[in-house]
Amino acid sequence: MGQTITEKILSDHLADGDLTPGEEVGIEIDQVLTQDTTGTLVWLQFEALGLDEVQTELAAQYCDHQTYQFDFKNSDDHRFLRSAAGTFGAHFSRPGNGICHNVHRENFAAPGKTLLGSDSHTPTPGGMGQLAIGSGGLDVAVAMGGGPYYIEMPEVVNVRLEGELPEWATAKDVILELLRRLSVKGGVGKILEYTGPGVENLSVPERMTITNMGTELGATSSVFGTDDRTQKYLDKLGRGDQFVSLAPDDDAEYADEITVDLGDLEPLIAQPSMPDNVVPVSEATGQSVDQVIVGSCTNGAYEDILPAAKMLEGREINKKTEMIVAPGSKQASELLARQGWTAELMAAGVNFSEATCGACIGIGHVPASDSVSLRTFNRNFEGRSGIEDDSVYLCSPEVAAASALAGEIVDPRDLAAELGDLDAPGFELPDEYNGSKADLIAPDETVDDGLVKGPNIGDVPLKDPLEEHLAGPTLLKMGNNITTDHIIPATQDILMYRSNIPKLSEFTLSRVDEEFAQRALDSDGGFLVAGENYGQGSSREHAALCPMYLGVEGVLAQSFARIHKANLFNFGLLPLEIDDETHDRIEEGDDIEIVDDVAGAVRSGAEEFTIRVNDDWEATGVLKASQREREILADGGKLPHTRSKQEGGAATADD
Ligand code: MIC
Ligand code: SF4
Repeated sequence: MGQTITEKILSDHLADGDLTPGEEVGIEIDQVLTQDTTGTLVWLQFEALGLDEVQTELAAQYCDHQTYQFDFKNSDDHRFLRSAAGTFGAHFSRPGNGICHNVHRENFAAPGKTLLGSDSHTPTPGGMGQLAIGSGGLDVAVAMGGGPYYIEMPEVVNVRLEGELPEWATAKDVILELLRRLSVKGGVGKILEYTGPGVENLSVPERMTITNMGTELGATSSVFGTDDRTQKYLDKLGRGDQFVSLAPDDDAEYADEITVDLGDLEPLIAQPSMPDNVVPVSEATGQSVDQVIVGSCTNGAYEDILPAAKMLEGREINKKTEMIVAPGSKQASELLARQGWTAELMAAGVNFSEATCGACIGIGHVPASDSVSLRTFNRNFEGRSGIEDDSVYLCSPEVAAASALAGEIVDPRDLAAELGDLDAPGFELPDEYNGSKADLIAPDETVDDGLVKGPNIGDVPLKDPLEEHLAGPTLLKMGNNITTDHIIPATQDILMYRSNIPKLSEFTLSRVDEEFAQRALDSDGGFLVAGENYGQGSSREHAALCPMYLGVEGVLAQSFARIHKANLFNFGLLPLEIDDETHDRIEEGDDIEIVDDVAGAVRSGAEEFTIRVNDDWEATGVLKASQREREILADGGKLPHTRSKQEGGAATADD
């Protein structure tokens, strides 16, 4: 039987298991990436595992989320990361050099290779044929130590693209259309593989906008094959020799097929406050706009900013609107500056930011109260911009620039008709991506003599093995689509404690209930109850580690987001699936008991667990886990599990 692109890459990297959907598969990892807000734990755990040298072909440490360094704690994190990269053998990208996904694709991403990253948008270079997956930091640490990465083999879905994008429709509209159709849960357990005649009509950067935001569908990854355009893109990056040809076999079998006719697309917009709340821009026009931001890892490339700059050249943005351009990388900034586009943007009234995640997680450019912000980003979860009750819309750079000119949400086609001289901008790739590499420090250029840990950098707390008897109160009851931004927000006041778990834990679920952390600490154990898609969004393992630190023993949810569920296993928290009725019936404060020998049942493969509520009624919780995950869970998490294996004389970072 023929193979899909995914199956081809995975067959080349198979370390354990086979490619049967739903079964666990171990994958050899060629490259890893990590960033500043997840990276400190990655290296602390790498150290705690007793590992001393990166074993993958390549590892890269980026500093991108908090590059303004408002607090010494941020700078200490960056200094520690530089010293860890140098000590253990990773490339280091200085703060301000750009967002991990952008800098990685410019410098290291390669077709046919596997990439694991402690950031949920790691799938970005899927647009150039790399199989890239986001995970928690501990999984990255283990992969860096040479261990395979385990996932449940996803279903591979064929997203067949036909036709060509009409003027003013963009790659962003392709992924917004998929979000409109499939929702933020539509990709869970799936890898989306883009095929069909429409693919050749998309440039590689456009493909990467689509693969980047496949994360918002909950997909494990998204991938395109390679073609002449991939070869030319790599040539321009100066890495043409890394091209490999990748296409599905003619008789490849997919679990499902979705067809998108690019020719039918029009400018779309995600309304507040979920990326799947998508409508045609024409349905949102007239909404006054206070702030416009073009940037982020989704639409912060040179090829994203150029169309906006062309549209603004010789014009001025509306007086009631502020506009910021935040490039995804310094290379993009440098190219735009050398070509004079930065000056055009500035003359139009735009503020030009350093290359950073920043505003995407509420660090800088926080919207005013009761205001509307229009962004080219990938997420608009409520409060993520840095203010509760925010009103953030997501769109393409073209819609953003048109709306900045109009001072309100506008369909760029209408604005073009009104102005008469506004052409659909399009873009060309530069002759070569020749930005400076001054901000990249290779492992053999290390400038530190060993690890440098500031006072805010603590140890990673460990959990005891799972107990036989689990009981405690329902500490918090939540609804559907709780994001990791709810569990551990990423705003500046909180982000600076990413390396200090006792302090960070104080903010756990504070966006849902300010009293939660204290209540959890005061109680001797307890449970979280949630609806569908619990833990969607970020890869941050802190969203499992902090509840664990506060004594939470398990999460009862209708369903879990993939990375978060893996993080719960990694930190020894029992994730049980419950049905609708059980979710409706359990109240906050209810006493929960997981009946019988929990640790024993977990190890022996039991799937159904009896949940006794208030000693009054019973329901069933389902544990969907591989034997490997069960052992990790029962040992109290991956760190204690791996250590116990090491003590028992087993392999090092093998799982
Ligand atoms: C995000 O977009 O939410 C983040 C901030 O990049 C996170 C990583 C983190 O929490 O540090 C992600 O996407 O994984
Ligand atoms: Fe940074 Fe935002 Fe991309 Fe996350 S989604 S990596 S915060 S730009």
